[in-house]
Amino acid sequence: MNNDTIFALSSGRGKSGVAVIRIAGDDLGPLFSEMSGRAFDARRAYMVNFRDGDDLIDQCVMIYFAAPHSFTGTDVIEIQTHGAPAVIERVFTYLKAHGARMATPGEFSRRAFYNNKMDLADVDGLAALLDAQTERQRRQAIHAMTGDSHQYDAWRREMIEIAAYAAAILDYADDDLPANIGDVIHNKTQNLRDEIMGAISRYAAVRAVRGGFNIVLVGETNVGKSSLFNRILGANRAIVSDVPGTTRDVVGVTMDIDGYLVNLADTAGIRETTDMIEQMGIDRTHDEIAAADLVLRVVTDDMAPSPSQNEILIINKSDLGRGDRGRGDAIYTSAKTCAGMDQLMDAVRRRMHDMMDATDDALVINARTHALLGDAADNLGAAVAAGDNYDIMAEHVRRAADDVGQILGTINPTEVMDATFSQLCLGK
Ligand SMILES: Nc1nc2c(ncn2[C@@H]2O[C@H](COP(=O)(O)OP(=O)(O)O)[C@@H](O)[C@H]2O)c(=O)[nH]1
Ligand SMILES: [Mg+2]
Repeated sequence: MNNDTIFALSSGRGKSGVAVIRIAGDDLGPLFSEMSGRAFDARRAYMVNFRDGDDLIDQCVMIYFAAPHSFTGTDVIEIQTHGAPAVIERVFTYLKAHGARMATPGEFSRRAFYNNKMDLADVDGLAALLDAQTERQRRQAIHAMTGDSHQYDAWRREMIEIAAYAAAILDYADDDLPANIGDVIHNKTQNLRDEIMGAISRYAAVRAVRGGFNIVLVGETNVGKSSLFNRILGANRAIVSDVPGTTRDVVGVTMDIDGYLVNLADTAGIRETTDMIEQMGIDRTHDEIAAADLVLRVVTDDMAPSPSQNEILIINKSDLGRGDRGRGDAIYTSAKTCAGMDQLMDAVRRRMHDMMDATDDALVINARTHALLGDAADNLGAAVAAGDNYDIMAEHVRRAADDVGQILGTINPTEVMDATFSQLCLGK
């Protein structure tokens, strides 16, 4: 494998106090020597005057990591310069002149993978951590980065063991095998399948933590959706506020509620219309509803039908005093006076916590791992169904082990690898 020398800015772009530039390659000792102009040991931070001939590039901190004790498993140098764009550019120019090239996104991690420093589940976890904007995302991602591989590895080893016993039943006399081995491996296979199905069942919740819990406000025009949207937003921390559309379009905002990422969408009112633009808005409303984890259905009419499973029914404009009946299946609000807003937010929070609280230690499943876990569960199901046909059982359990092997990258096609590493940004 070709470990040519690559470099990238590992810290964020833009003006900052300190920038971290990472370099990876084979035998970077001579480069470190030249850049620092001094004798050095590995894994020690040196404050140096970084010169290119007469030009003092910057005063910076340099650290040399000798293979294999580095992020990539190759030699690595980290330079902490002042975070000015001009300094960073100057260091890049220097490095190019010394035969290094800019790394592609995820290239450091790719090297770490090939040098057995990370498996693909670790890369998924790292990608999730780098994306984390909220406390819950951080907790889920750090857990995934440090723990998911062990879980997959344990499953895979157990499968290989089961397959080996199943094959042994065919080859050895009963006396040479543990008692009831047939029942034992059947039970183990069934338990493994249950565990994997349990992990799969948390997919929607894991996705909601990672991508955001989708809440959408729907209802007819003029019931007060946009007013409620502003009230909800006003009471919470907006992370990014985007799409300042008209009420005909969907307006979305990203918030942090109790450490969870929440995508709140205001939508066009749903009604019959001949206006083409308005119709487009209404079509988008239907898309939002389809993707929603929670629908806030807003009405002003006390006689509205009961909410369905993923809805909260909001009867707004309670300040207008229409002699409401105090329905137990709805929340009465006034976007004007704020009456009922606390109750509404409590109800929203309850829904979020019910769905997502169990995900802190759940496997962080993404589309790739979800499909492979599904295959593994199917193969284990087929293994159980094989009954005392042990050669068939062994084959299905072996296939399940291969499915999990693909999750870890032990067995993998290159497209999968490319997709996994390209989630990462430059410098990782
Ligand atoms: N009295 C009263 N008026 C409200 C309330 N909420 C909204 N409105 C008014 O109702 C009208 C429509 O509100 P808007 O939020 O634009 O409704 P949307 O079409 O559903 O987005 C505006 O004039 C608001 O000021 C409320 O709780 N009480
Ligand atoms: Mg509106």
